[in-house]
Amino acid sequence: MKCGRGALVVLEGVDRAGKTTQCKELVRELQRSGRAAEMMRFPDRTTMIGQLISSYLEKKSDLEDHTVHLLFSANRWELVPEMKQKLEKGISLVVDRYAFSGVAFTSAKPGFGLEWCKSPDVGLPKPDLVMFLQLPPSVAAARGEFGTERYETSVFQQAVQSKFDQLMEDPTVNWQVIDAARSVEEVHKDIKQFAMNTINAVEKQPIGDLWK
Ligand code: DGP
Ligand code: NA
Ligand code: NA
Repeated sequence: MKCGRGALVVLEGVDRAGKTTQCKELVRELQRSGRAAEMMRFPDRTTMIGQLISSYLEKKSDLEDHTVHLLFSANRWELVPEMKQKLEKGISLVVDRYAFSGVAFTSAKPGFGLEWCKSPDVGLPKPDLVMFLQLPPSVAAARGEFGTERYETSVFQQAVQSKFDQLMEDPTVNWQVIDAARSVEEVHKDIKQFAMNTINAVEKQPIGDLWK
C-alpha cells in the first residue's frame, strides 16, 4: 500500500524563542517514533544565494532592501523542488523559519507594506502547520545579549513581532501559538502533539499553495 505524503511543519518566532532547539528535538522525536522526518532552515546559507544572504546578515556586505528581500525569497524557491520530492516520498519537513519571517523582517523596515512583501512568496508550498513560538520581550532579554548580526536589536525585533501579529490574523494559515517562556521539555511536548496530529491529518491531502 502506498504511504501518504509528509507534512510541512514550520516554526516561527522572534530571535531567541528557541526555534532551532525545538526543530531539532521534534525531528529527533519523530524519527524515534518511526516517522520519516528531516529538518530544514531558512535562510539556507549553504547555497550560492544563501552565501550572499549570510554575508549580508554578518554585515560583511550591504544589499539594497528590496534586493535582499527577493534573495531571501529566491532562497526558499530554490529549495522547493527538493521539498516537494521529500514530502511526496512521505518525509515530513520541520522548517526553522519560512516566508513569514521573510515578510515580518522586511515589512518591519520603513516603506515596506505587507502585501508587497508577501508577493514573491505567493505559491510556495503551504505549511500544514505554523507554530509561532511566543516570547515576551522581558523573557527574551533575560536569555542574554543579542548577537552581532543585522536585525539583532530589541527595537527591530519588536517591530518584527508586531508584523508577525498581523500575519497571524490570516485564517487561511494554520497558526498555533506556543508559549515559549516555559522549559524546553514543556514546549517540546506541545509542539510534538501539534505536529503528530498534523502529520496524521494531512497524509492524503494535496500540498497547498501559500497565500493563493
Ligand atoms: P537565523 O539563521 O534563523 O538566525 O536567521 C537569520 C536572520 O535573518 C534572522 O534575524 C531572521 C532573518 N530572516 C530570516 N528570513 C528572512 C527573510 O526572508 N527576510 C529577511 N529580511 N530576514 C529574514
Ligand atoms: Na539570528
Ligand atoms: Na528584507
